[in-house]
Order: sequence, then structure tokens, then C-alpha cells
Amino acid sequence: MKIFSAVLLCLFCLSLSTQAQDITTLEKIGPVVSFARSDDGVTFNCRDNSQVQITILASDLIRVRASFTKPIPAKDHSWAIAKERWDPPRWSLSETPAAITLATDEVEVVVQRSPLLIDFRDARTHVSLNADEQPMAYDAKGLMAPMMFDPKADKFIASSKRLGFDEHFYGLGEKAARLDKRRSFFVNWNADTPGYTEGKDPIYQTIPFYIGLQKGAAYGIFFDNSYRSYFDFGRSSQQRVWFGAEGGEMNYYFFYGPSIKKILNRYTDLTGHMPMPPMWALGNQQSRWSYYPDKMVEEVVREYRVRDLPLDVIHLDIDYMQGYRVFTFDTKRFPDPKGLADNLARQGVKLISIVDPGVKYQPPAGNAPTIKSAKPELEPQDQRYYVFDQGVQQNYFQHRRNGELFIPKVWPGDSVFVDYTLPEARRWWGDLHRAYLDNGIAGIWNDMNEPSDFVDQSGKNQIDVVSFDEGENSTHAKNRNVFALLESRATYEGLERLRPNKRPYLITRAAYAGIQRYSTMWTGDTNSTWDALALNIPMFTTLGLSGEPFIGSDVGGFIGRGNGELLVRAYQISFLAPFCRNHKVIDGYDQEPWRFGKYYEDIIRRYLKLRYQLLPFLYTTLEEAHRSGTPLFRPLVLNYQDDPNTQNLDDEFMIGEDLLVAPIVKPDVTTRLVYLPKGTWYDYWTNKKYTGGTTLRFNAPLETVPMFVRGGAIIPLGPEMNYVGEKPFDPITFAIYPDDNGSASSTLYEDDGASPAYKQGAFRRTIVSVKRGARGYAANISALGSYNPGHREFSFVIKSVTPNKGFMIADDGQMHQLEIK
Ligand code: MIG
Repeated sequence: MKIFSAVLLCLFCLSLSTQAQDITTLEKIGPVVSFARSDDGVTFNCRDNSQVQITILASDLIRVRASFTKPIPAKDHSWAIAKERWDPPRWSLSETPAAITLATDEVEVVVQRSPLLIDFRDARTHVSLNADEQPMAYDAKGLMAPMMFDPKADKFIASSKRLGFDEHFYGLGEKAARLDKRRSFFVNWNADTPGYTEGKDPIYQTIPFYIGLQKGAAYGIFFDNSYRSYFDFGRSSQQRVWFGAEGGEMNYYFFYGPSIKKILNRYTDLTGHMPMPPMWALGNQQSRWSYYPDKMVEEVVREYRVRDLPLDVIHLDIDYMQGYRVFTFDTKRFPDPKGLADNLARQGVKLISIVDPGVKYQPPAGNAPTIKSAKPELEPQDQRYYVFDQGVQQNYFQHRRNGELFIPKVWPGDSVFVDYTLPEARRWWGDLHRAYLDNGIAGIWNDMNEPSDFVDQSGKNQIDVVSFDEGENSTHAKNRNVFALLESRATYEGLERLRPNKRPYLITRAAYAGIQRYSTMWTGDTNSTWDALALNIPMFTTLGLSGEPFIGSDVGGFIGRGNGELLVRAYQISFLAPFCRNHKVIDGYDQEPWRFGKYYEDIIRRYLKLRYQLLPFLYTTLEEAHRSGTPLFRPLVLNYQDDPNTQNLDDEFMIGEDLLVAPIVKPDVTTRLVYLPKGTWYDYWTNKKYTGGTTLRFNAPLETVPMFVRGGAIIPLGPEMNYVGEKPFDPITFAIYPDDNGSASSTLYEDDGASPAYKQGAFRRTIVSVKRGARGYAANISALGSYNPGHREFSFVIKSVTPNKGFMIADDGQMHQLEIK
């Protein structure tokens, strides 16, 4: 009997979950009965009173909105969108009895009337790029209710696309998954998932944006919906890709490439460009849960300096606070935070502090007087906690539907969360950061902002939590996934207001699309295992393909005990990641670079030093990410999308266009196969030339990560240094790797590295190109932009197995033509 009911139960569960994902059972949108044209698109009226709106934002960017059995609402708001007004390009409308077609110079949107099916085609070839497999659908009968977070909040909606036989999928932000998402299924629901392993889903972030690639042509889809969302890239059917959400609008943007870079560029225009962080953010960082008291922080920094290891940043994790009260310092552990910061600054090191969203729930004790101090963060808070007091007085904290204060449990115990959808609450939260800036803190690290809740990590404890949401007073079914985005926004805007001449630097764990406007990110609580290390590569490249260029992972892994070999191999990936920070859990074995002995430390030092030498190259590549959305840390498919060998290649990566790295992600391995795309490649260590388009075996003893430079590239390098600002970038060495015609070129981007003046053109872009002639190499140098980097020497070295002397000139920002013999 018991067994029988268990079997029954299992069958029931099975049918529930398969049914839950079977979107073919949903109600389909009705056929088109009429349509109306406007300046920038067409609104279709359907037989079931549904409406579909197709808006042309640019010739390669089309928006689709659908509203089921009712008109499209007038309200149109998204926290993700940075650019709302677009100048519609030229486009035309035509119709046949069967279909209505909107055509730009690049894309044709063919809307079949009955059933209503949308087909995006290349306007020149008329080849279909992405076509509906069934009409857009909604859950009229509540079939999806059993799997929904809050079936009362709204109705499930879905869009279904034909799956190409050789179609590949990239993106979706932070996923514990491989690069090519073909035949996989994902859920987006920001979740605190310590120790996640490959396949764990969802984890911390929601970026409902993906790129499809078939036969070298790419398109993108951004499903801008913050409800819990689903993406099925042909997992449950060989015909179908679908995406859906547990409420909100069917609202997506279609991007046409055909290049992935062009899609990322548009996606970045739409959801925002990453601002340049201060240059020191590219320096090496060290963290621990938690370094305290102040003496311990100083000791770690001293150790770095004594050992001649580069370091720019050290982090203060949650134990710097008074009983986990954000915007306070525990003055027993840190009696003089400003003094500590000044002391570290003299050694070239910045302090970053963690800030969690959970504000300790602390009604004032008795009639304790309010703290009257210009620096309440340094006063005892045990009777009254100024942040809680202010938030309650101004009604900035979230409430439950029944009007009660929402009291989740996080590090301070009973806590409250700010309603960041309220503009004045965001301003207040941002302004509170004075408490950090006044005490010498240089950057803010936002953790726990899924938001994590110890009562229940699924979010069920938050089901009736209401946010203002522009007057909608909606619940967490809609708002959970944008909580971190809005917290980051509040923080970023606060730092900008408080210190207008410095670039804010934020790090976040959770996110929604658009996060890059405010914050950089790291991949949360990884394990100190080889499997977790291997995941670094597809996770970093995937984040880059999802509009998040400034990324990294706890170097060496967060949870568990690492070892010297693992740590070295981890640095051999992260020394080129924008965010390079070693971090460790509270009860983990120490993991600073020297902890496993001199042999490992010496190798790590070499890679950290190389990172600093590569700063001119990394910074130039980062600026490209800022400007164009093309990330620094790239999968090969981004640079070689026509090469089918790169479609699922995710144990190699590239930095920018020019550097290819093939790390070792297994213990005891000292050789590996490396795929080199077509062209000429130079082994970075030996300058030996290889012809690409093939897979070759290379040696990779622990000292060596296989690394290659593209023939035709010039890599700008600076002097060795132990922190940003220790020395000027003088000389700059242009390492020249000629292609088979003897040509090479590159750009060097420079600005002041600290202020927002670059936004007004205060940068210098130096363009160097080299060509082999009869008498040697001729170099052309020219420069653009108003920034004056001061005097420095330019040195040129032609890379080859036979050493050459190269030569040097003084850079005066003028045009030069030189000969290198
Ligand atoms: O519940 O602040 O991911 O980096 O050290 C754990 C303590 C809270 C999780 C973060 C981790 C950080 C830790 N935090």
C-alpha cells in the first residue's frame, strides 16, 4: 500500500512537472482581425480581444508586446531599460491576404494573420532568422498554477520559437552551466545558492537575454519580464524553444546581428553601458570572511608588500559592523576606520566594505535618546540604531500585504528591507553611504541581495511583500528579481552624488538585466574544487555575452579546502578576469597566495605581475566593453562566430581580440589540446608561430598556462608594478606580433583612471600600426582625444623567436612614421 501510494505520488509529480513545462496546452492568442499603423510600428487587434504591438526601435531592433484578451496597457515601465526613446528608422508596411509585413533595411517582421505567428527574417535574403512555432500563449485555465511562486499574482505567459537543427544558444547571464545552452532548460529566480555546482539552477541572477546563432548568423532576444521566468532551448522538444514567465507582459526585444558584437552593442544601448570603474578596480584584490580587527587587515597588506605581491584592494566582510548593522563600524575591532584607510592608502591599497540589504530590526530601547552625531556610524547602536530609526520614520521599509512590517531573518537576526522602488528611499539609501566614504571606504560590495532570507530561501516568506512599484503596489512575484538592481542603483547614484568627481565602484551578487549601468559582479559562493574552477570559463564568457563585462569569481574557490595547485590554476584564469579577488569562507582554510608554500607563491606572483604589466591592454579592452558592449573576457565564438569549431568551445577563452588562453582545470595535468582558429598565432611564452584552424597539443606545467597572441596584434604593456598608481605607465611597450603580411595594429586607450571626465572626451586613443617593408618595419602612430597622459616613452618590440632590439621614442601625441630595423 505504502509503495503503491509512493508510486502514485511520483507519477503525480512527474505529470505535474511535465505538464508544467508543456506550453502547448496553453491558450493561444487569437488571429488578427485588424491593425493600425503608427510612426514606429503596428498594433494588431485579435479576435479574442488580445493586442499585439510591434515597435521598430532601430533597423535591427524590434520590440514585441502582447496583451492577452485585453488591450495593451498604457503603462509601460521597466527598470532594465536605459534608452526609451528611439528615432524610428525608415521602414515599410505591406500586406497580403495571409500576412502583414513590417520591413526595415535589415529585418522583415512577417506577421501571419491566422493563426498569429511572427517570423523575423533577414530583409536582404528573406531567410527566416527566428519564427514562432506556435502563437503566443497564456494560461487561461490555471494549468501552471501548481508550479508557480504565486498563482494569485498573475497568469503564466509564453512565447514559442522553432528550434533550428544546428542552432546554438548563449547568454542568460549567470548560470552554473556550459557556454552553449542548446538542449538545456533554465529558470530565473534570484536565489542564494552557496556551494552551487554545474546544473544548479537558478542561482543568484536574472538576465533574461539570449543570443541564437545558426550558420554564422546571430539574433538576440531580451524577454524583459521580472517575474520568475523560464527558458527552454530545446530541452523538452526537438522542435521548440520557448520562454515564459509567471506573470507580467509578453514583452520582448528582437535584435538582429548577424554579428554577435552588433547585438551586444544594441543590447547595451537598450539596457545601458557599463561606466568605466576606477582603474584600481582592475588591480589585484584580497578578501576573507572576515579580516578583523584592523591589525589583521594591516597584517595581510603588510604580508603582500613584504612578499612583493601586487595588491590594490582589501575587503571588509560582515564582521566590521556592530552586530551586522549596516552603515556602522564595530569600534572595538575598528576604532579608527579612517586612520586604517589612510594607512593602507600610503601602501597603495583601498578598502571595500560589504553592505547587505538587511537592516537590523531594532525598535529603540525604552526612551533612549536619538544619536546626535555627525558620524552616527561610530556611535554605539545598542539602544537605538539610526538606520532603522530613519527608515521607520520615513516609511521606507517593505511591508506585507496586511500592512505589517516585513521582517525577514538575515545576519542581524530580525531585519527589514528597503523598498528600493521608492525614489526617495533610494536617495536615502544612497546618501547613507556617506558613513563609508567619510571613513575612507573606496568601494561597496553588495551581498545577500536576492534578497536572501534565512526563514526560507525559496522566497515563499516574501510572497505577500509589497513594493510601491510606481504605484502598482505589486508583490515579490514581480519585484524579487529586480531588488538587487534597484539596490545597486540606489548605491551607485548615492556614490555619484556624494563624490561627483570619482567613479563609483560596486560589486553585486544578485542582478537583473541593466545591472551593468551600476555595478560589477562576482559569481557568489563557489567551491574550492576543480569542477568549480572549470565552470569559471563558461560562466565568465556567458556573463560577457549577457551584457555584464566586469566579472570574476572568488579566486581559489570560496567553500572547502583548496591547495597550491588549484590556487595556481585558478589565478591562471582570473589574472585576466576584470575582477580578480581571492576570497574565502569564514571557516575555510586560509587561501592567500603564500599559504601553500613558496613554489606556488612564486608562480602566482608571476601571473599577478603579468596582470599589472598587461593593464594598458586590459584597460583598453575594458573601455571597448564600456563603449560598445563587447566584453573583455570572451568565448572564442564571439570573435570567430563563423567557425563551427568554436560553437561549444568553453575550456578556452580570449581577452579582447588578441589574447587566447587555454587554462588547465584538472589536477596533475601538464599538457592539453588547444584549438587555434584560422590565422597565425604566437605562443606568448616562446614567440613560436603556429598556423591555426587546427587543434594542437601544448605543454602546460604548473608554471605555464598556454597563451597565444593573434598574428596581426600589438599588445601594449606597462612597467611591472605592485598597485595602480605606484608608477606612471612609462614606458609603454608595444609588443608587435606581425601577421603573414607583416602587418599589425592596435589601439591604446588612456584616461585619468579615476574621474568621470572621460565621458566628456578626456581620453587619449593612440593608434599604432606596423607594416613590414623592404628596409624593415614602418610604424604609424596617431592619437585622438583631449587627455594628456604626460611624458612617457613608447618602446616597440617585434616578437619572434630570434630576439631583436626594438627601439624607443618619446610619445608627444603627434603623428609619427618610424622605421624599425
Ligand atoms: O551568508 O558575508 O557570497 O562572499 O563572505 C553568507 C559573508 C554571506 C555570502 C557571500 C560571501 C560572504 C558571506 N556572504
